Amino acid sequence: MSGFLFDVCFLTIIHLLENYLFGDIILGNKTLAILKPDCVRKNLIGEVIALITKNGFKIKAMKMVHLTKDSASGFYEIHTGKPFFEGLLDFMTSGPCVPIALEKENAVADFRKLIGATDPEQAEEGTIRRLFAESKQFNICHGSDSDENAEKEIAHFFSRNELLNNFGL
Ligand code: RTP
Ligand code: MG
Repeated sequence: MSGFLFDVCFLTIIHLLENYLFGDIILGNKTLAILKPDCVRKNLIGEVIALITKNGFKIKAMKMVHLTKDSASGFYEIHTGKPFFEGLLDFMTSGPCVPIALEKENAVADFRKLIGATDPEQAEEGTIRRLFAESKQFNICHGSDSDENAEKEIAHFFSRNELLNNFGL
C-alpha cells in the first residue's frame, strides 16, 4: 500500500473512532446541569448532587468555575435581548457555579422533570427548584432543553479530553 493510501485509511479509522466515542457513546443520553451561583452560595451543592444521583444520573465530568460575562452570554446566547437577559448575566457571573455533565437514558427530559419549572412556584413538589429555589431568576439549577443543546453545552465547559478521561467510570 502506498504511503498516501495508508495515511487516508489511518485518518478515516481515527475519524470513525472519534465519531463513535464522542458522538454516540460520550454524548448520547447526556445532559448538562449547572448548579448556579445561588446553589453554591447557599451551600446546597451536596444536597442537590445527592438528589441528582439518587435519581439515576451518572456524573461524567464536573468542575467549579466563575463565569465571565463573555462565557455566560455565549452560554445563554438564545436569550440575548430578552428583558431578563442582563439580570441573568449578572446572576450567573455573581459567584462560582458547578457545571456537571450527566448521563442517563432519556437524560434531557428526565433532568428537566427533576429540576421542575423555571419558576419554583410553578414547579412540582419534590423537584429541585421547588425544594430550593427562591424565585424564577434565582432558581438553583440549569438543565439542557434538547439533545442538540446538551451536546453544545457540555462542549462549552468540558474538553473532549476531560470527557474521554472519565469514559467508562
Ligand atoms: P435554564 O436554561 O437555566 O435551565 O432555565 P429554563 O430553561 O428553565 O428557563 P429559560 O427560559 O431558559 O431561562 C433561563 C434562565 O433565565 C432566568 N430567567 N429569569 N426573571 C425572569 O422572568 C426570568 N426568566 C428567566 C432564570 O434563571 C432561568 O433559569
Ligand atoms: Mg433554558
